[in-house]
Amino acid sequence: MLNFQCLKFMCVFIFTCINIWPIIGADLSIVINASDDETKMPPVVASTNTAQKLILVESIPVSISLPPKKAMITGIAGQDGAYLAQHLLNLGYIVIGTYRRTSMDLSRYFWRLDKMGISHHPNIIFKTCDVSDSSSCFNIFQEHPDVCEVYNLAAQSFVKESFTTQTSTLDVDGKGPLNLLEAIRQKNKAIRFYQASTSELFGKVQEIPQSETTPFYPRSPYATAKQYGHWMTVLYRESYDMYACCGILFNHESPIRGEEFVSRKVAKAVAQIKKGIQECVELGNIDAKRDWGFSGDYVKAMHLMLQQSTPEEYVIATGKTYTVRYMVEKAFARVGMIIRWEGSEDQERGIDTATSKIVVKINPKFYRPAEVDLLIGDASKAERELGWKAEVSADQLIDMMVDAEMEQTL
Ligand code: NAP
Ligand code: F7E
Repeated sequence: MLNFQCLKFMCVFIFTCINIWPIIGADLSIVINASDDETKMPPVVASTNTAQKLILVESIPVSISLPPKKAMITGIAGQDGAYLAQHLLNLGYIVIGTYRRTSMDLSRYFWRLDKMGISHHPNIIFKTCDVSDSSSCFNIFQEHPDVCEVYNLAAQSFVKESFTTQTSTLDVDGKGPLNLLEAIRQKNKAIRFYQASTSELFGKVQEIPQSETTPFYPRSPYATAKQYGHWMTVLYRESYDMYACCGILFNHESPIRGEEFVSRKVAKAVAQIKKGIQECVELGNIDAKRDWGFSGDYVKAMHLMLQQSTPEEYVIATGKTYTVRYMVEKAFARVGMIIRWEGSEDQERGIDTATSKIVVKINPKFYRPAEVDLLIGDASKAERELGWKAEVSADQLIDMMVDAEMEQTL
């Protein structure tokens, strides 16, 4: 009887190790020799498949200690880098956060991580890596060949800027993912790779709403560079049997969004106008429509995409679209100001109905050579297969951003 129990335990143990090994991405010998530190248990419960395998672990009277999973985030100092780092740290990961060298004081450069209270987290290791430089990408995997997951968020991400920095945008947003994929292929093909693709790929939209099967029609140097990175990711998956996939994320914002993007620009201006620090905000095309969600929600989808049994592309969106004009009205309304519009095109003005002061002006310098007029995503595949759904609505997001600016503005 004892021998039978023993044999049963051994079989279950070996079966479990074999099954969880590809998911945790760890070397089998490491699993067996793992330390006793239970607090560093990696976050393997993500997909239904994984959860089922863990039930097996729970049904035997022993606990297997696993080493923490290591993930690399390129562009960790950016908006999504900060939210994703926080999410992965909460899940028990060790995070290798890469950034490109800067002459700026690092304590200022990592302001987003500071705000989130994670810049000194013991499980973050910061490393320099310029993704546009292939040797830089090789070196980082030479140093950290044992990462399980790589999230490539590094990019020149401002669409308007890409019209004047076409070549460097291509180097970072197009060649960057290629440099990382090639380094992974040569150093450790088992590493799972996430590429930050974008709804900008849909550009002059060929279908409403846009889903994973909607054809691309990029409308900026940013989007064309991202399209190269997107297809390189698919190509490496199909050619070299790598776990590489792209998240096609629609606009997502937060109080730590870069100030050049319209959501943060509007939120900040509204707070300053309300407090009498600024008179008016100048904007470009206020009739453009976007599907705006919250970055904190969207980074969870990135993580889920790397926990599946097969790598695939997913659209991540709220499924609702609003004009920039609506965003402006809603942001002012949050601080009790009602806007009336007068004039048309470049001469259009937003007027505060209470004071009759002009608080919004149109300035053609913010127009783009080619515009993306309408984006609205269909994220039903993500909901079905990842169990992901946007939690924060555009209205809640605008309120959150205006409130944060009201608190910050002196
Ligand atoms: P972000 O705030 O602009 O962050 C991008 C990060 O990439 C920055 O920290 C930037 O560092 C870094 N970077 C730039 N060039 C680099 C290089 N050569 N090597 C290494 N790092 C470099 O962008 P985000 O909003 O977090 O977006 C994250 C990713 O998702 C980007 O790839 C973006 O294109 C994509 N995306 C964003 C959205 C969105 O709505 N937020 C939607 C779809 C896709 P510096 O500060 O030094 O420039
Ligand atoms: O513009 C219009 C502008 O710069 C949104 C990036 O994260 O999302 C982002 O790209 C809309 C555009 O974001 C101003 O013309 C009007 O139609 O906030 P944005 P974006 O270009 O949509 C995608 C998914 C990404 O992948 C990108 O990396 O707002 N707009 N007036 C303005 N935009 C800005 N920035 N400033 C204005 O004054």
